[in-house]
Amino acid sequence: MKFLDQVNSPQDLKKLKPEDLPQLSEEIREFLVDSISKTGGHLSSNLGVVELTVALHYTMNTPADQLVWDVGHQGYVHKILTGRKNQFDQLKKYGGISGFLKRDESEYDSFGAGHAGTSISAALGFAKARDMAGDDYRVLPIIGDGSMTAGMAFEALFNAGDLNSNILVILNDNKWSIAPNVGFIPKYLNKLISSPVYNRFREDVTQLVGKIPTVGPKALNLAKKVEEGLKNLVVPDILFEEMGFRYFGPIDGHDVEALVKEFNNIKDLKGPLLLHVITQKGKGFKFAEENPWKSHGQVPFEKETYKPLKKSGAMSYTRVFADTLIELANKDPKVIAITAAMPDGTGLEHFQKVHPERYFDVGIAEQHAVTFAAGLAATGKYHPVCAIYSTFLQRGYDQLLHDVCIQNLPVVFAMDRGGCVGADGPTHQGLFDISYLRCVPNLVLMAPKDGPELQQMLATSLTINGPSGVRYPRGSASEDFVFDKNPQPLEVGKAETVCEGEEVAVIALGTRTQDAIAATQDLQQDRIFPIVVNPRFIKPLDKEYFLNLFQKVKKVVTVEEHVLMGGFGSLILEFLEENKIHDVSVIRLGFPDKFIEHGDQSIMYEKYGIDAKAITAAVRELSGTKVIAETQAEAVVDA
Ligand SMILES: Cc1ncc(C[n+]2csc(CCOP(=O)(O)OP(=O)(O)O)c2C)c(N)n1
Repeated sequence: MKFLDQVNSPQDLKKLKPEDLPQLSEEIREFLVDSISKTGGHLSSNLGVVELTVALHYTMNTPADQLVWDVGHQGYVHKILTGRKNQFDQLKKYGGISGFLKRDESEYDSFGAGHAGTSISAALGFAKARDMAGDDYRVLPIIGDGSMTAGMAFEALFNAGDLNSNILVILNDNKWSIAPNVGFIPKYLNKLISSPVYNRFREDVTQLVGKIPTVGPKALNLAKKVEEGLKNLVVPDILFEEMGFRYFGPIDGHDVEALVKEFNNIKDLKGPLLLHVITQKGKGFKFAEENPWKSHGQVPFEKETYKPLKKSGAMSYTRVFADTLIELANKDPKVIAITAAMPDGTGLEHFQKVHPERYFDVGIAEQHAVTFAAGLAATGKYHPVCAIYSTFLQRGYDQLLHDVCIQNLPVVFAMDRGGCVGADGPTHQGLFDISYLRCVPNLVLMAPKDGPELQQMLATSLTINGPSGVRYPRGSASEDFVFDKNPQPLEVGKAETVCEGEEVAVIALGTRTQDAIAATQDLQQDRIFPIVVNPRFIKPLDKEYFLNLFQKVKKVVTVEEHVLMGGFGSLILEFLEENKIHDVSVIRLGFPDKFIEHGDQSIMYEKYGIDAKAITAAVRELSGTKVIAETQAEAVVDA
């Protein structure tokens, strides 16, 4: 019988001997590859933390001890060891387990996440609460070297050193963010790893310190002093020590027995501690080892060949954005592209190949990315394009408002995943950007109905001498999309009539336009012919067009891939009120006031009523279709 078959909880795990753990780790790895090959998911990050997770649950007293995983995308092994192994066939599926950690999924999930860099702050909160309440448990944030590039992680480290609570930060260093890690952190960590004198010294000191609790506090203090003194001789600039942490490591994160020993040695030492663990992203699965970047967010694949099970269809919005930006930058030397650690997710990896000198990956640092763009724009020489997912731009909100928009600087925000993201769920939904952006003065805000319009909107954004934003969704642009190498700008603030009609108007934002067109086909049988409007611009709204429309049409459905509260439909209600138009009935379709769970986009569109069927029903409701249908039926009999 496999060890993994006997392990469903940390209590089961603790029944194994340390020498069983390598075998268990291999079995977990096999399970991960097998399972993710069917469902898709975060493959390489999880393969890298197998031994680390096993050792943590083996040596710590979970769930009383608090493991706080940064981002949470590397929490699959933790899920396997905490009773969720049998639910992996439903990973990230509607109704199934989440791809991240969630407090309401398990008592072992101390703190939910999805955005990077939060673990040390949250852990410090746990630690301080413990101290103040007189409780007794360990607190262990586990953070990757990529997430360590988030400024927030450093804010927390500075504060932790100051507060001096017992906390053990585990730094999982695999040299990769999603893409290769950038900036100071990887260089610095590399320096620590490659300091042989220091490594030898560390081994000695760790052994010494490991023996200390048995010989009493005086000896501990003495050893600590010796350690600090020697350390400064060997590696004079240990950053973490300067911040008030005791640094341990680097240690091989795939030697599970050594990890167990190390954790047992240091887990009850006092004050802020940091253990530097070296892991390999993708460890143990050849294809992922060779390709840790591309196997970060893995689609289902054939295990033997690593070929994706489904061929991708039409060109994605992401790729339309990237290729268009390349074309625009070919003609306009002012264009600069900026990503916050997402060269692949945003498509800018392609831009980098063509215009490396005008491409910047700043790390997981959205706040900095936005203000960096503001600085570039303030010189008057550049027109930066910040490509940041809608959800991650939430991090850069103050910078967008304070640094870019107040100063009316020409910065473009390319907001990918603007809408429902599907399998990643609540932490990643791009369902709030209209609400948080449409109240910001100076900003021009657009949403394309399809690929060609995304191209035109990007061209438009570069003609605007001030801030602008384009929100576009996850997924494929229209099937029959033909790439335009020379997209023409739109007139700013002009809406478009997509289908002529009468009596009812469907104002459909962005992707919803396609569903509104589909709804018109259904409605024809009821002899209802709605006007379909593509507003194109959320801000400025086309005042003249809408005043005209509301003179002709008194029944309106608005539909958007966004929360209703403060969204596009609300904007239309405000418009009616501001213009003293009181005779128009409006049905607004959009997401309700709750965090939207994970599951396929199409399921969510149906469940929350923003698909063609829901548009059809709303139009019917406004039109009093039943009456029309009855009249028709009679007419048929009469004939
Ligand atoms: C604020 C924020 N920006 C971007 C991302 C996208 N993202 C998810 S994981 C990741 C890389 C994390 O690297 P690391 O912490 O080293 O973890 P690894 O996957 O290498 O184990 C990034 C950029 C995010 N989750 N949060």
